[in-house]
Amino acid sequence: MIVSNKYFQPQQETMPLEELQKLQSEKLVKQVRYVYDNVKYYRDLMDEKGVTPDDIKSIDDLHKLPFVKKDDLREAYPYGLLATDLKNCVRIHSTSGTTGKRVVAFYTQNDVDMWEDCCARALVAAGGTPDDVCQVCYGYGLFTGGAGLHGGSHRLGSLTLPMSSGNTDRQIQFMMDLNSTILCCTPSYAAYIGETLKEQGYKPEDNKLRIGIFGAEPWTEEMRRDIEKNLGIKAYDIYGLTELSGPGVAFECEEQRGMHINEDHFIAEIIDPNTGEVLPEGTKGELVFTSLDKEAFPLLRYRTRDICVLSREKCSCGRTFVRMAKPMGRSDDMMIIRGVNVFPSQIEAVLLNNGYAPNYQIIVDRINNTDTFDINVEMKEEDFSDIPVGITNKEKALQSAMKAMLGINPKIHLLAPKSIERSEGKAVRIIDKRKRLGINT
Ligand code: DLL
Repeated sequence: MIVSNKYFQPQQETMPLEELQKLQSEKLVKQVRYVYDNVKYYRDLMDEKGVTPDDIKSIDDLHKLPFVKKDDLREAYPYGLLATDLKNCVRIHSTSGTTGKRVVAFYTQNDVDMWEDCCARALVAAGGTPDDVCQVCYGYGLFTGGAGLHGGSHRLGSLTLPMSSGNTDRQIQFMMDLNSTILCCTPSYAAYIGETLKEQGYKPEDNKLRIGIFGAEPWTEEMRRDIEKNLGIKAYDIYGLTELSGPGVAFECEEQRGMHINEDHFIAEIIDPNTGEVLPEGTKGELVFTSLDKEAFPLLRYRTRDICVLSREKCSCGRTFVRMAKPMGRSDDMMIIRGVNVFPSQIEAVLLNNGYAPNYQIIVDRINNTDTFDINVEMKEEDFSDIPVGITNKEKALQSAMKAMLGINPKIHLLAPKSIERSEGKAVRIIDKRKRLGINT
């Protein structure tokens, strides 16, 4: 029997697999036809591959469709993949972009409703109820974290505290004064809040928090235990990406052995990132998603670049949705630093635009649960003198240019020419010391 307060939408979340796959097939046929009829970019991709909507009769035909990559989304910027009239859209979100071109995702009201349902499912799976006070300290704005969990909390009927990120003293004051019971933020920010509470003399039992919904960046089981101990909560993982909607594409249930993918809205596949071949369940590879009922920004076989494993093993929570493991790294060079997606190409673009040669090294670490982000940059011979006059000002100027492009502040270190070791093969641009903590960067 289905206990309904365990699920936000029990009928969908516990649908028998056969029924679910039938639903997916019906929706896929419609979504492909809709995309083909409304988006020239997809029509061209499909024509190029020699596949028509008539070839897609069920989910078994999914592999016939072409892949879509982040580069396609950039190329089609801003309206090239929009599948409906702009007047039907009610929202835009965006990822951080490379070389100035962001990926923008559009939403109709139905798209927002579906997204918020997915986030409400995540909250309920973690034990959230309408009686909770849900403090949302993911960033609000173009980033989807704030809006997504905010919408999910509303939908559930919890009291929503739209804090956005930062201003930790104020976060703590509201948490204490307004008795927050659910905390939504990146795991590194949760850890930082935990440490600050400790520094301020609070014990875990002094707050009313009981649940944490943490995601948007890789984190480890050790970090989970640390956060749980410091905040006195149970911490749940949540996964998502802007292109598909935002947080809530997948979420953890009480069993916490992977995240259930909302399969009534998204089909997941695992492929070999080199050959594109579809891999069997349980094999590690790149996660690919197809949306099933999006109106404004549908995606067919979108390559996430996240390396992952799927499992259909029965879950004791009763949900039938497939589970994805925590992402185990990326098949591209994207880094996630303090929850923000950063590509080396963005850094290169800023260097070139500001008169530097692209000789640089990015050093990322996690110290006291907060990401550190340093960029070593070589100066050109003609700009360099042994007397470091004006270097600090130059570092500051480059730092602001980086902040404008990336959305976060790196520490810039201008170095003498030729001081960064040259490599004979691929340049080693990224030194990610977080790997020593077991973080899958
Ligand atoms: O990070 C959406 C989100 C917001 C998810 C809040 C969860 C909570 P993007 O900025 O587009 O969207 O970044 C998407 O972040 O492809 C993964 O590489 C990574 N990512 C997201 N969630 C997790 C997670 C949001 N739980 C990219 N664990 C994805 C590890 C994650 N990596």
